[in-house]
Amino acid sequence: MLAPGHNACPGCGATLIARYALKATGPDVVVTLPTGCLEVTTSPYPNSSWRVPWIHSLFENSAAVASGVEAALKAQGRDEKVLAMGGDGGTVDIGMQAISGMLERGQDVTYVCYDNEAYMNTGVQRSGSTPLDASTTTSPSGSCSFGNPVKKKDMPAIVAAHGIPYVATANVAYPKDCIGKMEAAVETEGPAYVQVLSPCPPGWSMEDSRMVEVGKLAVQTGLWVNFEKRGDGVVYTKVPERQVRPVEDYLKPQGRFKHLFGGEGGEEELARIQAVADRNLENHDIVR
Ligand SMILES: Cc1ncc(C[n+]2csc(CCOP(=O)(O)OP(=O)(O)O)c2C)c(N)n1
Ligand SMILES: [Mg+2]
Repeated sequence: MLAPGHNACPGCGATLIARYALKATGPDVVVTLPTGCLEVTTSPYPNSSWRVPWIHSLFENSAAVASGVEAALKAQGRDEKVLAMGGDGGTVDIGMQAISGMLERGQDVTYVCYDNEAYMNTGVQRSGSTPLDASTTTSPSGSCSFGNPVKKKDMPAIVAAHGIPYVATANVAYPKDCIGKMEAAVETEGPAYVQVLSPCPPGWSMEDSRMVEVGKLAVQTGLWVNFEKRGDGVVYTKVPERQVRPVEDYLKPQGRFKHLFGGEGGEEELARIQAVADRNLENHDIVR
């Protein structure tokens, strides 16, 4: 349902996530997608890789457009699924009020955020989803900065606070888990949200062949937490102790964290990041 021939980079997480999502919805779906890398690479005018009905929204309103589509289908007595997608910028920053409204209204839409942790399409600017200390073009590391000065925004917790029936996080490197959660989201009546970590080789300055490996390391170090929340019950994917790795293993292959190694003050920053990971691994009651 996502045809080859698009111009996404080798090792792009986002295009895989789109394929997973379409596997979960099947062909009877209408997709909305805001401006961002996934949209730009899969729909260079006059071509499109989307073999399902697909609408390009503005950067900020994928959820609002999906809301309209859902209402129109309902009014016509039709039962196609509605899949809203968005990058992290389009979801956790500029799209926040559109998505919040959609969740409040209880609309039957599956929202999938592919989280590559920055505004990649416009040249790697920081987003609310950028992790602590990552160097981006608007949070550059240098003599007076260790990169992004604040922690990653916990969007899944914000979404969960709306009391919707289904919220999950997943990782492109674990396809079975990811597709399973997307299927559960699609089956859910009412709003469902899945946020998927989407490593970005050029944006993270890493080798494209290491995309899956780095995605797994995010989980094994505790810097990405996979969970599934249905109603009030939350199930976390616990990382087996033998698989737990120090955060350096995840950070080192990525140029966006290169300034943390070897320079003055780097050790302290690494300790701060390790503390975030330790909290994630031990204290799983952040999302209610
Ligand atoms: C209102 C508005 N502001 C800014 C832009 C420029 N713009 C297009 S895509 C983009 C960043 C997209 O980031 P994200 O949603 O994370 O998707 P990614 O490119 O990382 O896949 C920006 C800033 C725009 N199209 N519209
Ligand atoms: Mg992004």
